[in-house]
Amino acid sequence: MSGGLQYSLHKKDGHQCLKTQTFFKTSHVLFCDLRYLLYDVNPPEGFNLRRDVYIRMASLVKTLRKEGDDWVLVLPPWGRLYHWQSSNVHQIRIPWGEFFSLTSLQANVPVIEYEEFIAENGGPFIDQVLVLQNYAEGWTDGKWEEKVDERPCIDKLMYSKDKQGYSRGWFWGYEETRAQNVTCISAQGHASIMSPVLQKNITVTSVMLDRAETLLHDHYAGKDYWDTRRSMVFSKHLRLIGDDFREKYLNSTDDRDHTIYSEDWTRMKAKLGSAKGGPYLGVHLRRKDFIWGHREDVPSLKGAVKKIRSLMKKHKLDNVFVATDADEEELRELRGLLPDMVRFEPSREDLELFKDGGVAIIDQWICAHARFFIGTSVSTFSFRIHEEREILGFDATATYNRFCGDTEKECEQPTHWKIVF
Ligand SMILES: Nc1nc2c(ncn2[C@@H]2O[C@H](COP(=O)(O)OP(=O)(O)O)[C@@H](O)[C@H]2O)c(=O)[nH]1
Ligand SMILES: [Mg+2]
Repeated sequence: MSGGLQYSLHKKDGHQCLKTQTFFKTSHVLFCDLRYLLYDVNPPEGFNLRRDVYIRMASLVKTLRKEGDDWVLVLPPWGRLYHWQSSNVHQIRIPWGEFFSLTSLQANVPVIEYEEFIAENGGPFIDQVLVLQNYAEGWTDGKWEEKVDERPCIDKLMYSKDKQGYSRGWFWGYEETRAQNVTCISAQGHASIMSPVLQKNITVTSVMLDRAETLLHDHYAGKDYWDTRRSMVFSKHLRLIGDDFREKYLNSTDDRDHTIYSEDWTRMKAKLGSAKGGPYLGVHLRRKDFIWGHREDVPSLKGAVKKIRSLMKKHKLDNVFVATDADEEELRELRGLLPDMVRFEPSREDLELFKDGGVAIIDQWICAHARFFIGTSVSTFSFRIHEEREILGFDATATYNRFCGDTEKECEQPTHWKIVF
């Protein structure tokens, strides 16, 4: 083979260096300009906001690939989440493949699991960590503008130098991982404002954006947003458990309910209003930190049950499925008020298998298939159910509903975000 301009055919794990036009051919080894984008999110953030941050990072990687090198997104392992409190369950270093279909994610943007990154990279080293932060001075003259600048770190760094001069910190529970360099960057704007920084100012191979939630969506609810969201197909084993449960306890099947699902998300184009849903009311009742602050937009259990009963009557539904993070005491009270409610309660073995994250996904999947759904105000857990129902083709009136607080005056209902195909 002669040298010169070529398209590389290097293909590995779904990502490829198709865009690299020059490469060196030495004996039989092909090199191409693969670069890795890693990221992490503020530790207290939960599973469903993290899913949202993934969309922002996927968008950034698409921009990076359009404008330059062959960037690959490295999926941050799941673990040590505040809400995952089931004891004696291994809930750290969980690969994305346990919760999502990797082939589906890869049909949207090149992604790899962290352990694959370690293997490809030749070790647990990250060249550069950029800790994102706001501007110390806030918005100058009250005017908001997009900008990004290297700045001194505002908060105390969550990384410290070891004896060899490497930076150690929280790398998803991978204790051996270390960074060569950690700096802070003030950023204000959408995810793709990082593109020039990552292409021009930085030339190293692997870059991690910490506190990635600092960056905003490039285009919330636009085509690119929805492409990525649609590619976030839950793992098959979790969907199957949810489907079995629907059939067994809620008399719900895809055929009857017009919720046929395509494994291939690029072909999943259900018409708005085509889904009927199973003969049950789906409820997401968020408790814990949502009630501790005595928020006025979150109902008491009594208030919630009153609403549930009235919806069941209105929509002529005899069954109600309840997804909730209520503690034992509240659950007991809820069972007293609503003895006929159906809940997904995993056995110990199932919990060990699916983990808290998988159980939450099964809850979301079952809520997503209900004839009518009501969720909790500004819960990202509820928002992700809205999106799932939008993908399945439910009418907006059956989806964008939330409980009102007992004394809430203006109880604004959630916004309908239509899919852009
Ligand atoms: N299984 C289950 N877990 C829930 C439910 N509601 C909340 N959780 C847990 O609590 C977490 C809530 O955090 P997050 O995902 O950030 O959603 P948000 O805080 O409601 O916006 C979830 O990720 C779950 O781990 C529920 O209905 N079922
Ligand atoms: Mg949360």
